Amino acid sequence: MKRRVFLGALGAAAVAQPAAPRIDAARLRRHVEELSVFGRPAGGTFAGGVSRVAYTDADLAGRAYVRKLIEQAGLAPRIDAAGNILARRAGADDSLAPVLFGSHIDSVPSGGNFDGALGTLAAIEAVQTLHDSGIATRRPLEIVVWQNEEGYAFNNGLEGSRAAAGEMDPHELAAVWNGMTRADAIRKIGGDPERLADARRARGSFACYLELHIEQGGSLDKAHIPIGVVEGIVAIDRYEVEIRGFANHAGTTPMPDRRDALVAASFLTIAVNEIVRRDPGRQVGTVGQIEVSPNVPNIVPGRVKLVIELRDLSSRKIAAIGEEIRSRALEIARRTGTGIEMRAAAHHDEALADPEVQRSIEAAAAKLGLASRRLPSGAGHDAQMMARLGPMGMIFVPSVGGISHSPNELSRWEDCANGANVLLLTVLDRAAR
Ligand code: HGY
Ligand code: MN
Ligand code: MN
Repeated sequence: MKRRVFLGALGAAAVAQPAAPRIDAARLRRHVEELSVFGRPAGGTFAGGVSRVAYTDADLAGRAYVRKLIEQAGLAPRIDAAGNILARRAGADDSLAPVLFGSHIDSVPSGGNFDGALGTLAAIEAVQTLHDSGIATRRPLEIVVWQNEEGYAFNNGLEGSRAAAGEMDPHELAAVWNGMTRADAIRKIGGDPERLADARRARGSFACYLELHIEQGGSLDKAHIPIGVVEGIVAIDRYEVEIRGFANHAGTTPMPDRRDALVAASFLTIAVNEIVRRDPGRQVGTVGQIEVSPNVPNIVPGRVKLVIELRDLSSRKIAAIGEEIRSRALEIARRTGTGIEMRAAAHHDEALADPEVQRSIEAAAAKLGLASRRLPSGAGHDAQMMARLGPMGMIFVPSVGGISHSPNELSRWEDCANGANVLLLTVLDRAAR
């Protein structure tokens, strides 16, 4: 089929333009439903969500599935040294930096069907649509499926995009999770940890990065607005805390003599909530993971491990909150006769979206007759790593009831299709410049 070069999707073109293409909504829905099979609980249904944790067999199967879809869209997927899946579509002027777009397919345990999956499959759907319509773009296009965005594995996150941004240090390859080192995990998904540096992208190696994602919060759904234009992505700090008390008989140890690690952990969890809520603002703090040992009803808990996560659009603000929590932990340790160690485990800087890319997204929504609203992202995304290397933009679609990281995560199919069309028109616009 002769390819027609697309000179711009949004402005009035100097020359007659082929009609702006539209994605195939039924095909996109089918692909979201098919991908959700990988990691579905035994005997479950679509409504039961997924557990497609990075580096598990479900993740491997999901990655094989999306690679097949990328091939059907006429591209040749490759896996970079960090384990990310990439595929390039040549442009009329192939010497230009590509428009890079995609998302992730790994999920949290007991997660939803749309987080990451929608953006990944919409990116593939956009390329499939251009392939089917024989449309060429001035710039090359590159789609990407980032590995281990969620960071349930190795308790960090944005792993593939961190490596691309040059922010994964080789010493991190020795970290162990679930009985394997990070190097083993990267090998398992087809990467090559010995050549990790090859996955690094230079500043300017793409014209812009775009990601379609569900909002994961409730503001678009509440306002009945179909498209969100992300202004910025929050900074995230994670701390691993270990509390050491003294395990002893729960019947014979008088209360005043106890050094109960779980009581100390409970005081600390309340302290996190109090400190984060005290001052006005959009900061959030969570103790979402806790492990008690020996975790036996008739033994006073001797040790607790927990993770504190803080988020806000200001790194400085969450750093100050972290320090206040640290000093409160020392006071709790004294009061409970325990030892509390709080170790910084991960930090991701906040990232601002590019104003011009935001305008492209808004123009794409307007061309489709869709209302849009600018908003921050309370969720972290690979886009915040790509913002280190070039202009970034994110498109949100509503999450029903603001629910995410849950089997009840849901976005309406019409909103998914709208988001994918806004992605397609924005890609075409940026690729024509
Ligand atoms: O945790 C997050 O914010 C994202 O969904 N990974
Ligand atoms: Mn996500
Ligand atoms: Mn997520």
